[in-house]
Amino acid sequence: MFDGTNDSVELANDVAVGNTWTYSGWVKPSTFSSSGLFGYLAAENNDGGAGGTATRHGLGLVQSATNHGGSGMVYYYSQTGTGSTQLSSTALTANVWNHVVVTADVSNNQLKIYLNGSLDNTLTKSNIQTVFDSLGRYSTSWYFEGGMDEVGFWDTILSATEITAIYNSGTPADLASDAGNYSSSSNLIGWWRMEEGTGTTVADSSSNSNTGTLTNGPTFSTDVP
Ligand SMILES: [Ca+2]
Ligand SMILES: [Ca+2]
Repeated sequence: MFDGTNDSVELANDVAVGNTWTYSGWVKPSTFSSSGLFGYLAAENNDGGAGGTATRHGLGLVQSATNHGGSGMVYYYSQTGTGSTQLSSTALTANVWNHVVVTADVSNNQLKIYLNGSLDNTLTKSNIQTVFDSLGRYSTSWYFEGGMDEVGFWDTILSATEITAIYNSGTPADLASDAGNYSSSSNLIGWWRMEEGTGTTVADSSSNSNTGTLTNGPTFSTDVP
């Protein structure tokens, strides 16, 4: 659980997603009530946490504001170019687990977002970036409030049928093994299952061993999707 104040997971190394990438995560936002809260699901902060010189960017979630379509909407922010743009057309639901997948085709300036296994929206956006280094925050001002589980990154664009497969009717799938319509396990470059239950790190269950460090007190919960 992330408190929305200063909790994050800092990754040991930048996740180099490259010019085609997919993010997947299960998120359970707390009630959209904290005034002016913009949470971040994943971001590149370029603040020394994991090194690198990439431009800052992130997948944001409006948790209490009218910006970008209002509370529950996912947006994409890039420090370079036009800043924040609403990405989802449908709001996430507070206090339930939502499956969020974002695919990026950087060369063609295209983002797609899938909610609970189905395509929700396609967005044309320039200056899409290609690395990530933290979960749950952007910079030192914007923090996600709620639950997060089973975060994965791929260095390829998952197809719509693959995304339906990993949604798996609402039960997180094994991202490291191909099954059914899912055939991109070899492109999995980060997968934080958050199964530890105790301690201050979360293991990367992909082959990259990119351990995440719980920073400023995120807690484990038995409430999982
Ligand atoms: Ca970085
Ligand atoms: Ca988990």
